[in-house]
Amino acid sequence: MPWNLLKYGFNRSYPADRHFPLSCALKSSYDIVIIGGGGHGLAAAYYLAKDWGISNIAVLEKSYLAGGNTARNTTIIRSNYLTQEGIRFYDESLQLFRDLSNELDYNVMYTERGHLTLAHTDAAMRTARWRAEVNMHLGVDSEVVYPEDIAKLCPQLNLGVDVRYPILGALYHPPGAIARHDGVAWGYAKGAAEYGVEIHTQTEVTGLKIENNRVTGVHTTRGDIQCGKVLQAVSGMSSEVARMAGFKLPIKTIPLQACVTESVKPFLDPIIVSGSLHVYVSQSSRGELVMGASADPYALYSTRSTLEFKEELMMHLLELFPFVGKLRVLRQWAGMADMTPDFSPVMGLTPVENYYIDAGWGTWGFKATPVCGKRMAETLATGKIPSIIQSFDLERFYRFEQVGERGAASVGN
Ligand code: FAD
Ligand code: PYC
Repeated sequence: MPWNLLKYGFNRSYPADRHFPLSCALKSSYDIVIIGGGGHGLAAAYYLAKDWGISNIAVLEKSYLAGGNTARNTTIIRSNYLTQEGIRFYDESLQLFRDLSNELDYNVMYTERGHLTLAHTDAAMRTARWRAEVNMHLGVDSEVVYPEDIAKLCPQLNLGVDVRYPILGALYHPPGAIARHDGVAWGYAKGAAEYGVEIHTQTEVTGLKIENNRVTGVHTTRGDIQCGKVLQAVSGMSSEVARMAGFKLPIKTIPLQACVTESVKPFLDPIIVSGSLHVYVSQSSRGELVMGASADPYALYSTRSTLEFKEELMMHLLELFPFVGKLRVLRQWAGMADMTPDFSPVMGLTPVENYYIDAGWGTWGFKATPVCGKRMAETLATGKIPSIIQSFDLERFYRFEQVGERGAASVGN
């Protein structure tokens, strides 16, 4: 069987479908250059072409397509945030996700599973109630549930009281979902390429050409390019690339680790998060348990993974699901999370004219891929900032108007 498969793979009569063309030669000039071929950069390119008819665009990716945080994330999609700005923004993304497979004609394997944020302390119960109230006020489906409800939603959870942190209740968010991360990026890449956008992998931006405080081009490992506008969408490298443009971001880059087990039959429907235990877990459509914890406790530009992470994670996971002790961990990895002080993103204008930013996605940006792409495309095309992203501007840190989402940003950070 492997031999036949290999013969099939190399047989010229069955060429694999290419979703988007191979990199061609770089042109000398584009209307728009997008730095970063992750989900965000690709989504922005797609909506620029589709919604605004702008397709003279180059997406420049220094490595392979969507191999950064898009490839490394655990794909949790939800809109049960804490602030009105955050809830509205992430909810628009969730609505876009619901129709994304149709929109892109590409199966992104979006499945709504329900999302439970477990509370093990009075303080966590208070935050759950707070989030539920603001969510409901804005029409987002969230409620506080108690152990008898949790037992029905997730009978596999250990709800006993003979543990260090018994479960007192949870914030339940039925629309909580997962999707196929590379499906999302490849779908946007395919869609953008069909409109004529060029996607250049193995093309690193090494510098920016700025004249009279206006960006006019980029220097790359494959030569220089002139351009009208630039969108920076490089997640973990945000501070470094902004430095090339001559401004500072209030961002620290911190590793975030994750791992998956071998595949087992489906047994875990909802997504389970415990801030107090620093663990979250879901079961992928392939049957793997996809798991993670808090970000590492120090800033670092590195994607190495550690034994400490795995040991701590397993200790906490086994408290919630003692029977998974026999499962083997199959893969472990890390991404570089660009963390802002308020756990909200940075989108919009920068001090450099025609240079736009999409950053500060830390541990929470996969779920925002569609809305950020769509709204950043609108920003670049019209020069006006859509109201849904106005609160997330870079200037907010100088006005002291932060959008505090720490209490709702994945597990405890
Ligand atoms: P990326 O996918 O990282 O794309 C940026 C690209 O820019 C990279 O491919 C990089 O190679 C490229 N680049 C960098 N510098 C240059 C340069 N100079 N020139 C050219 N290209 C360059 N979010 C959620 O919503 N839900 C989750 O469950 C979740 N889980 C996570 C788990 C982990 C372990 C990690 C690390 C993150 C998680 N996140 C999650 C966060 C999420 O992954 C990111 O916020 C999101 O993927 C950011 O997408 P992006 O397109 O901006 O970045
Ligand atoms: O944003 O929900 C989230 C999340 C979970 C794990 C990492 N990010």
